[in-house]
Amino acid sequence: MKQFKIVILLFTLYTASVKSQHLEDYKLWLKYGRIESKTVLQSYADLVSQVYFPADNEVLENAKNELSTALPNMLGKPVAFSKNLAESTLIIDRYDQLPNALQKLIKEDVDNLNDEGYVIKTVAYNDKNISLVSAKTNIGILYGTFRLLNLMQMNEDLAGVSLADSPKIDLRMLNHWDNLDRSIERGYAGFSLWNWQKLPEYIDQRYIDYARANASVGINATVLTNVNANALVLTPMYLEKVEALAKVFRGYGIKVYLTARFSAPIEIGNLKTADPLNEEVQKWWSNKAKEIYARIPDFGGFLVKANSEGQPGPQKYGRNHVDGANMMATALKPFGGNVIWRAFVYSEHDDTDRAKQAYDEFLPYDGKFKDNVVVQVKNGAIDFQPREPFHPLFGALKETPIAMEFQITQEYLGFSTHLVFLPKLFIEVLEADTYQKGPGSTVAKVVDGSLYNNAISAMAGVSNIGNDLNWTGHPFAQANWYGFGRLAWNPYLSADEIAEEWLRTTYSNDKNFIEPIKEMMLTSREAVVNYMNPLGLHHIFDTGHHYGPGPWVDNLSRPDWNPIYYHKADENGIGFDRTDTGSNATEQYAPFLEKKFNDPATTPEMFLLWFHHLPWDYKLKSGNSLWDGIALKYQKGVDQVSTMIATWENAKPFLTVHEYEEVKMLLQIQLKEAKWWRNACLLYFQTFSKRPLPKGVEQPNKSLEEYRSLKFPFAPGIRPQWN
Ligand code: GCW
Repeated sequence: MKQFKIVILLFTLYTASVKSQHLEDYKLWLKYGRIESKTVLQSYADLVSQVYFPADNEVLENAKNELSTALPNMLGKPVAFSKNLAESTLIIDRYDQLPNALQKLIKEDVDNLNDEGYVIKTVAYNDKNISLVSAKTNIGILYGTFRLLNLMQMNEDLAGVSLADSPKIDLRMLNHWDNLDRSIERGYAGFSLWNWQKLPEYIDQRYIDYARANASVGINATVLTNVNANALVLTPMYLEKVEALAKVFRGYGIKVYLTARFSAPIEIGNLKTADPLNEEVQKWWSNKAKEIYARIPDFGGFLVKANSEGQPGPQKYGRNHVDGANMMATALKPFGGNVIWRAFVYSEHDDTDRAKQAYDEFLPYDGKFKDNVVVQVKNGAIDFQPREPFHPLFGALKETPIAMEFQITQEYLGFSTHLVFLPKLFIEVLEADTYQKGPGSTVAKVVDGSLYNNAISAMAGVSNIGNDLNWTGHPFAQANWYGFGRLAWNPYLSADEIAEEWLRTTYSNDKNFIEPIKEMMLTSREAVVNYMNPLGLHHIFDTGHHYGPGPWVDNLSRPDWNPIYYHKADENGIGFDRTDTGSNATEQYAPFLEKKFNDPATTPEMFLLWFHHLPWDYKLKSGNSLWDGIALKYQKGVDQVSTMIATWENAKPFLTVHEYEEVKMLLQIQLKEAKWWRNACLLYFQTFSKRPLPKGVEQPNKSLEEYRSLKFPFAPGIRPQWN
């Protein structure tokens, strides 16, 4: 009996610990675990022996709360807050509040900050060393506090710290594709966080934790609703709920934006038209703006998808994107709001190469938008593929602020089951040179506004967040949220730095864990390109849901939704000719790049089949034929996933059972799906190439017919009407 009780007790303890391990995922990179190193612990204990942190408003209170929860967790004892600045060892206060003597010590650093920046510095003051976190604004203090805690989580030496940092991009925003029924278009981490039914009264703790996580990486704007918009969100019933969310987010420096359905004046305003040049329509939007700002004085503005994939827009009335955007901009202007107008347009009535259409349509509008309009452009000209060359509008639009739109949710990268570290993809695009103002005209400089001195700069990320316990479905997908935020703050960071920060704050500071796992993260993006879309292949995903391979799909209503449109495989070869002998999409790039991309010999092989249709026996740089090269890349992708699994298995001693098992199971699915991609694509392309698989490439274990017959009517993330 006694033994039985012990077993029960052990079992209860075990399940309790497994349960709480599970909850650890919820904390994201804000775990604030106990610091293990005795020396680090001692130095931090000295540093925070007395903390001076006056907080007389909500933002500062939030910062102070974060510190009050984090420090005891990390140090194992409560924080001693003091009202006496002179006796304190850590001083956190706005610059304008500091005594002159302290101001002098950081004046130069502070002068160089912008309004959201901060200084963290250890200085000699009153015969002792004290650490100072200061900023020009409350938000700067909040960001500085989060940064201090981040450094502590990474066990950084603070004795000699001297850090001054400001965001390089103004609008650092998440775009939620969340519907009012809480489904999420292209969402793979559960349902929407926004519980519209319980709002405005019920404030879920998740709203606060979401805001904390965003503020910790500097995200300062959120678009709550899907770009495929529902006008109802602009009605009083919903605006009251939006107001409640905005109130929570305000305390963390986050502004709320909404998607505005262009036909809203008809749908919820009883007007007969949504023509942007119609006075009543204009008045309707102005009144709507007034109504929103009465509730939410710091409302950010509207994000609009118009005349794209069936969404309403100004073209229905013979007007253009400028007319539409400027009409909304006029309505928002008196209140300081922005219009973010998307350039994701392509038409089924236009047989021009889809990759060319947005540039053709938007370039003539350069300089014609009002000054509170930002044009938001996806990173590539097609659609968030595992790899695309940068969108030619970057650098070409010279007098229009242009926002970068990245996709954090993995619509085309294995949903939330595949481990893919996206900052590698983001940085590849940001580092690309547009040559539009000579060499060095990188996309990052376009986006941060420095190349053309734009008045507003912006970066948006389509969110991968849902109500899954761990927020993002895959624990490593948290790193993509984190990494997006860090790059929106500073688009010049390296993937290595970001991965390292995230690993240290999420898992462990042990070098023996970090080095191999960081390597695994850094290769993961190339792996997915290899096993899905090697050598410039793109958009060969299965219909609608985009889950798994579908290179054979040829029956969709629009030609440019069919994979065969993109790979153009035939007996002679494979690839999309976008050179001057083909669609001539290359002419949309600066002359230096145009020339480079027009010749397969000078086109980087990662973009080869994006720009060229080449024979199966075309010789690659490796000496292999194109066919062999494609097959070997698919195999390599699969091998890379096997290596990722081995790496993870080796890391077991550093992980809890839960942490280890959850990623291991996911990696095994990833391996299975990587093989599925390899087999299905190679069997299909082989029907054209009529060549054997080269040595080293595994033979598929199913027939092409079996792969073609797979159907996934309930794959997540799809719009019901697209099924
Ligand atoms: O390619 C498409 C996605 C759609 C998305 C669209 C867009 C929100 O498959 O789900 O719609 O891009 O970015 O507007």
